Amino acid sequence: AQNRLLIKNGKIVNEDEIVEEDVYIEDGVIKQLGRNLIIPGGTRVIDARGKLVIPGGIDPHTHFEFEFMGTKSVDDFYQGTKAAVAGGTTMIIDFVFVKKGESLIDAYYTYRQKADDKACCDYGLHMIVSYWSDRVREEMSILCSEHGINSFKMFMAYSFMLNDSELYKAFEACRKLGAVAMVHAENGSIVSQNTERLLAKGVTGPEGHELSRPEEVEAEAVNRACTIANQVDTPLYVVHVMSKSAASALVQARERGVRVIGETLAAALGTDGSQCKHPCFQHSAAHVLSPPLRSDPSTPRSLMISLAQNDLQLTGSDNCTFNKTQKELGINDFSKIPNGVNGVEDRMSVIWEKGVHSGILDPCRFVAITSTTAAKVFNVYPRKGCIAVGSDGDIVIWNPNRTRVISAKTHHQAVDFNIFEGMECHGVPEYVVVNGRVCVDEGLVKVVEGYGNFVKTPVFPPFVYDLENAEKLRPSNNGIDDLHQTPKGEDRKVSPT
Ligand code: DUC
Ligand code: ZN
Ligand code: ZN
Ligand code: ZN
Repeated sequence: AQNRLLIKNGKIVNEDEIVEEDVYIEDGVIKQLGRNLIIPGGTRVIDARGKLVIPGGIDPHTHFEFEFMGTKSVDDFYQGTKAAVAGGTTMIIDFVFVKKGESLIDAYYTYRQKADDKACCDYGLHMIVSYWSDRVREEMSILCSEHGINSFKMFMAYSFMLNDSELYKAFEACRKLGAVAMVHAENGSIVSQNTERLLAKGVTGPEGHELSRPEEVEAEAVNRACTIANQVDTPLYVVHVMSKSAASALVQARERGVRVIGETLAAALGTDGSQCKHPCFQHSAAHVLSPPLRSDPSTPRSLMISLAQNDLQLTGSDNCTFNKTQKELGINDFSKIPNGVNGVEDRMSVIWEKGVHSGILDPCRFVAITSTTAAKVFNVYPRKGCIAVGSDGDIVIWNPNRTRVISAKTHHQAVDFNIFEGMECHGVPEYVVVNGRVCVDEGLVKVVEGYGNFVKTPVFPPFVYDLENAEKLRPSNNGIDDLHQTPKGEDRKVSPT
């Protein structure tokens, strides 16, 4: 029957080991692992001989239907999640944009409405904190306790950036709630000054984008965010680490005891800033995102090595796609080019190609940085992010011996450009199983609109100061021990409130 599936003869790759076992899934959940399983008649069998059976990818960073820079990103929750599944990603976490002054809870409901009937795979939500007030603090608490939100992103650039005092308060609120504080790290004030100066000099094309936001402007913000997080003793998640300078700022912060996670992007691993100097505006503008792709050509490989060494911990796509006509909003002024690139579909393939196929990552590390670590950080592990009895049936049968060539002509995204155009990738997701349903079947995409569920991401037990009663309480399922563990000089306790 449709709700039973046996994946036979494959090699299961989890972040910690590779085993030769079959997987039996029933009603969306993994029920048995092993060889020679006894299973009911009528079960569909897929032969995975010679292939890898890996946990579905988790993309912790997408912006579907994102209203931004005077326009709206074109991949919505249907086409975005369809593309995700086509590429081997079975869960995404999108960012709820909150306009200045708007209620966070209203914005949350708006996103649930946009997504619930469209998502083809499970999804979670992060909130963007775009301004600060006491009401924001209260709403953060309600979102955590009642709505399954456990992560808040603050921007240090753009018109909705927070200043250092506001970051301090927002990070502190996250610490008290047991939520994950996330940050877009670029010094927005320097970016504005540089932009004015460049435009005044007549530098108006896409090549001005990186000039206005150089590496040290990213690294400075990374360092400052780490410092602020350390002052309030909260773990920090830095989204889209795009440069060698920013990656080393993270490493240095960690050396002085800051607990910080670094995410990098498929875009940063698969292409580079030389594309923004292409003579054709449509081509160069299509590669504009912030922080920028770097013109130092050693960047992609260096970031991949950082992932291998655990200097960076995981990957997302930052999928925020604009068509060529939308990018033309910035034809006379690079600072008006809507920022964002594709990646939700191709992230797994690009990272396999540049990471595993090129010999920098082993398959277990691939699984960690594309799936498991995201599940742990956002507290949905081991339901997601691993192949284990009791976990959701989110599985990819990955054929490392086949290749495909990435192209906008064949991708499943709404956007009319692909920054990885022409890249040949070893490693093809031949079958993608989403909650037990075969949604990519021998390479054919067979998703169902609205099939995906909203997944609540529970907070970690919050930190409270309790110096007298120094008993240590460990949260369950807390894989990311070194980050969410007892903070320095105090113990982690469930808040008595
Ligand atoms: N950067 C982008 O390039 N797009 C969306 C938001 C962001 O921070
Ligand atoms: Zn960002
Ligand atoms: Zn071109
Ligand atoms: Zn983003």
